Amino acid sequence: MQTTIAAGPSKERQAFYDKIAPKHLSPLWEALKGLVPVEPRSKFTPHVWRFDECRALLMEAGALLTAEEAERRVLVFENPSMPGGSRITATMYSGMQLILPGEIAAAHRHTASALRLVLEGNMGYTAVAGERTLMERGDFVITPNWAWHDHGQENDKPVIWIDGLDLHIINFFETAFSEHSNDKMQLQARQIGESQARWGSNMRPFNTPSPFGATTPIFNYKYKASREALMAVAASESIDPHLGYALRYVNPLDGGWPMPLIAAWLTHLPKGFESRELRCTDGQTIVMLEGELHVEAGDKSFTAGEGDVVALPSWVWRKVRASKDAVFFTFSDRSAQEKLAIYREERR
Ligand code: GTQ
Repeated sequence: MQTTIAAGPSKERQAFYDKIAPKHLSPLWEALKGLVPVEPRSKFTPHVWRFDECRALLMEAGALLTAEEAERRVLVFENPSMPGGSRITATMYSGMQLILPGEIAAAHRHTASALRLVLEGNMGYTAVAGERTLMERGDFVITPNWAWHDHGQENDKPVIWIDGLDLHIINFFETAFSEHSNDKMQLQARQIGESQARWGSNMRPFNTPSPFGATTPIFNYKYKASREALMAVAASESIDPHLGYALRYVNPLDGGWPMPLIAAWLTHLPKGFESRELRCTDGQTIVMLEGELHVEAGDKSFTAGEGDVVALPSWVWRKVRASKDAVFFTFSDRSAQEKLAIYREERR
């Protein structure tokens, strides 16, 4: 058997590389395998963040600074493979945000799109383009790109949710803009529930263009309704051996994902269900809403309970087992990948 020893370039070649470097040139043949790999090798690690631990630390942050000082008081989920990268997966930013009673996270807007998955609602609110929506546990709330938004809590309990933003994709394209409002809080230009009435009742107005372009005009997919639908489907359909019972959130105007770059869906796994193995190119973040999951992903395995947040990077084989009846929310960059025609998955 012949063994090959990975050696650096020969003296002559290295001399050539040194000669072309000042001309801002490099030899492709030294870099080709890394630039065009046979398959994705994610730099990121599967990981779980514990709700209880994160919540306690977030409350500590709440005593350290106000929402006004922080602008957004968030503990960012740092993938263990890239500390300081503000990434939960390769493309997604995620964190846990806290609003204390009486606080306002002031109005701003940016080219990144955001989602909130509410863990402790307590009737806090997010306002988008002049309309408030009340936040209850499990609600999936959307801030479309370039839409003004502020958050607040007028009751006497804290509000906690998971943020997911596509800002690394926006920054990759060098297309990030943002703006602060002169008003801390937006004027309430519309009644609570107006968007739901206008766009979310399997009807739509005549001749009114979508208010947020490629983003869904529904900005709160209420958990109560989503969960009811999921459970009704689960009661009447056979389970998908890889996905379990899953329903994707849709933009009612085109049937596509709710956001241009971010996909989201809701899954139910009955106690004892064990999925078959799957890998896919989107980087996924799971937020556990009910029950408990045992996750095996790559060379990692862990259990995730209520409120825990799980990162599953691209192209890592994974399977899950429900140790209790489970419901969980997933978001990923699949919406972007499908538009770019690069999404792939494999099942076994
Ligand atoms: O609530 O607008 O976690 O702008 C990061 C950036 C939340 C927000 C984040 C943001 C927001």
